[in-house]
Amino acid sequence: MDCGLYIITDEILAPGCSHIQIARESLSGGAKIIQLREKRRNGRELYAIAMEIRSLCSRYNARFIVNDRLDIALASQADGVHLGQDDLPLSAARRLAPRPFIIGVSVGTVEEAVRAEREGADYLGVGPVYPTGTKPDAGPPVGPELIRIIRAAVTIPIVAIGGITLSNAGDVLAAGADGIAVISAVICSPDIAAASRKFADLMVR
Ligand code: 3NM
Repeated sequence: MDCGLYIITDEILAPGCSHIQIARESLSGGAKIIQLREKRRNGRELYAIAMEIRSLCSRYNARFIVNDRLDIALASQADGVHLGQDDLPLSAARRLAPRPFIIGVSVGTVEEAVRAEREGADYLGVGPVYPTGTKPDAGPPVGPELIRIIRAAVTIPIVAIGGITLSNAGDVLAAGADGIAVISAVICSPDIAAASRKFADLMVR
């Protein structure tokens, strides 16, 4: 999977800004992957949002990933799903969604990373790299050092996540991350497109 700037939508952090607006602005700022992350809405609402983001991502030649909800990902013809350690097991998801459907898995240790690769994950979300208020149950920060350790242990792409800002993104990339996933540093900005552009520029250097 090609990485690049990976933006995760979160309407709670951006009051008055919908998932669709967040996706549209991030894509216009150069995001390569959009993940729809929504835990409050029902399936029908989520499906409608997913369909809109699907078509936006196609227009920008970007990937569309749905957090957790494999049903919504398949129904909306997303490129993939992102699974946490407490979500549907990877092997079960893969039976329902053969390749080239992308399955990403969140990991917080090298053991979880090696297991996810062995079980067929297409990429790893590694974090939280730095402290983050966005996901209070994300666990203690692992630092760029864990990116370095996991980089040496697996071959699939690593997307670093958690507390990533313009000032620490360089360290994360230097540690071996292939991509950077960002929520608050982009979504809480008054100009989502401009904030995305700054991260995207950093990643092509
Ligand atoms: N997952 P921000 S950290 C959704 O460590 C998520 O798995 C994490 O948001 C993990 O960029 C996180 O605002 C929140 O810190 C990332």
